[in-house]
This record gives sequence, C-alpha cells and structure tokens, in this order.
Amino acid sequence: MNNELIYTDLPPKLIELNQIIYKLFDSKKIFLQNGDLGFASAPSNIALVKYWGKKDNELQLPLNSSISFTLGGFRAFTKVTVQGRIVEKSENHPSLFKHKLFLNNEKTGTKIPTKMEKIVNTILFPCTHSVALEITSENNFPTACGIASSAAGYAALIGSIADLLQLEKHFSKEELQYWLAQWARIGSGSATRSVFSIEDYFVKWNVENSASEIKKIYSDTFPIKYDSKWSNLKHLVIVLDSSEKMLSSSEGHKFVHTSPFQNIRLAGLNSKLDILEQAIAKYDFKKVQEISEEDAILMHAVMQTSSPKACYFNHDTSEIIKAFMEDRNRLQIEAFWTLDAGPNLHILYMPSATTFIEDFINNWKIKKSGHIQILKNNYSGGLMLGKSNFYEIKNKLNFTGTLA
Ligand code: 2P0
Repeated sequence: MNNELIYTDLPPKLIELNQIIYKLFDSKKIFLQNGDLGFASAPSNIALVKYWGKKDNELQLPLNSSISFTLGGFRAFTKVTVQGRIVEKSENHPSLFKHKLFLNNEKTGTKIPTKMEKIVNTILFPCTHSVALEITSENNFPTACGIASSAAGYAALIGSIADLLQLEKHFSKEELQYWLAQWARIGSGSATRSVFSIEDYFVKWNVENSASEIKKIYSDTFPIKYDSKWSNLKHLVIVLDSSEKMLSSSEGHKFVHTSPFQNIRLAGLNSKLDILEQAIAKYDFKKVQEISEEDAILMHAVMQTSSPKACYFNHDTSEIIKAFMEDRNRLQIEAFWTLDAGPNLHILYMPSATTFIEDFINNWKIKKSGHIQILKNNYSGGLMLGKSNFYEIKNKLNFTGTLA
C-alpha cells in the first residue's frame, strides 16, 4: 500500500494497541468479511476553554489543553459495512474495493477524505488488500448551525470501527478508551472529547507543553470530576446565521500565530484551566461562567486579528451577547454563553434560569421579526457502540435533521 495512505508516526501506546489488533487479524480472532457491520452514535461537544491552534497538523496536537461540555442530544449516527472478498494474504492484490462515504442520506457515496482513508487503512492494515469500508453517517442536527459536526462525526466513525472489530472483547476498558480518544483526535481534534460515556459531562483534552520534540508531546483526553448539580445543566443554540463558514476551522487553526492576541490568550490559560476544573468539581457557577465567556471572547479576538482573518462573529452576535449579559447580570441568573467557530450563540443554564431564557429568546425573536431559530439539546449521553444502542437512541431523539 502507498505509505502516504497510512500513519507511521503514532504515539507509542497507540502503536502497541494497533499491533494487538494486527495480531488478532493474523490469528483470525478478528476476521472481516463482506457485509460485516459496526455501529456507533457519538455526541458533539462545546468547549468552555477552547482548542484553537495546533502544534502539529499531521498528528493534530493542540497548542493548549481544552475542557468541553458534552452535547448528548446532538449526535452523529455512523454505520460501517465491510465490502470484501475472501483472499489469501499472500495474494497481495490491491483491493478491488474502495472505501466510500455516504453523508446525511446521500444516495451516491463519495470517495472518503484522505485523512479518513489514512485512519481506516492504518487500523485495518492487515486486511486492506481484501476489504474496504462503506461508511454511512448522519447527524441529527443541521450543518452550519454552530454545532461541531466533525467532533461527533469522527467520534462516531472510530466508535463504529471499534464495534466492527469487537474491541470491547479484546481491550481493557482503559485501553479501549485510550484507543478511541487517540484515533478520534487524529480525525478531528475536538472529536477526542466526544468518545466518553453517559456520565462524562465534562472532558479535558490535556497536552503537556514541556517536551520540545513533537513526538514526545503527550496528549490525552479524560473525563473530569464534577459536582452532581452540573448534571442538570441545560444547553441550547440560538442560530443567528446558518450559512457556511468562509474559512473552515481546520484552516483557521493554522493562522493563530499571526495574531497579536495569541500569546496573551495562551499566557494565562493553564491556570484558567485549573481554576475551571476546580469550579466544575465544586459547583462554582460564577467561575465557570467567567472563564467560559472570557475564553470565547479571547478565541474570537485571536480569530479576528489573525491573517487571514477568521471572522466568524457578526453584528447580531455582538448585539445578542450584549443584551444577554446586561439582563443576566442584572437579574443574577445562572446562565452563560459561549461560541464555537461561528456566529451562533450557545447558552448553558441551570433549570432555575429556564423562564429567563425563554423570555429572552421570545423578546429577541420579536426584535428580529422571527429571524432566529433555536436548537434545544434535550438529551444527555456519550458515545454508544453497537446496533441496539444505535437504534434505541436514534428512535428516542427527534431524528429530523432540521431545526426544532
Ligand atoms: C473547540 N473548535 O475547542 C474549538 C473552538 C472551534 C472553536 O475544535 O482541524 O474541527 O479537525 O482538529 O476540531 C474546531 O476545530 O479542527 C474546534 P480539526 P476542529 O471545539
């Protein structure tokens, strides 16, 4: 196989786990044949302290650690189907089959993106001469609505491959969690925060900055401790603009170093992450609010002052944030806002703030003559593997792919 289409430079622990999979293929304990299936459903997530900027593009290592809240109701549903024939390994023919991707009910599939192809080829290395994957993936939220589709998408893809290979039987829980988080990260950075279980509301993607050599940089992702009150936290998105981004996030990451605000943002970030972690552990709503809102502003300041500019924020975004903060501060409500790489406002709030949020949205709708839409996150849950989980949650959620 063309060496450019597999990963050779992976973290040692991930290489070890991949070797275990290769041995299972060799001993036929894992055996793939035409029609075999794997299923997974993965949530999206919204970062409170953001990942913006990479140390290494190929391995997707971030410049800074980040902490996210899992968006259990906004999900990708991915099914992988093996296309293949039985051949002896010694035949060594190029595969007759090509991986194919079917996104959001497309009738005709497309060639999968190169990065995805490299991931699939590396995981299935011993059998890519005889099989390929047909990947079908759907989101239950519309594109360009302010919810990270790559996070849910890559987490669900890696999950569905883990299900196809039945890795739950072959790896310990910790090994499987590590394997999922590392591969999801290589797919899309933010996806590494979407591979945890139902109780894992807050996830930290940690990167150690001390090592100078890229290969020795340690990056790991894990759920963080939280006070049980946070399990009541609600979330919705006020969709102000659903047009496609001018600059993709993957492109935007590349230009952080050109912004004069980049070093300012990074300077205080590690202590902010520590404070945020403590505030989540002991339910200090005010601190979580302050740090999240500040980092959203700082990230967008970096975006808007980089060259080329990544201007995701628009006039309506500033206007609604100003109005929200004035009312929220005056009434001392437990609610805060944040943004992704887009203009649409994410609101996180406790049940005591529900009436306030509803009134705020209704007033805003009147002011904007109805030109906003609301996406409510009505479900909490993490990555789910397997066919029965897949259909159970798909039926539970209003699977329309449209704005509610
Ligand atoms: C985050 N974002 O922490 C930040 C906040 C957007 C703004 O991670 O190139 O789609 O696939 O690693 O993960 C969006 O970037 O970029 C992102 P890649 P990704 O959620």
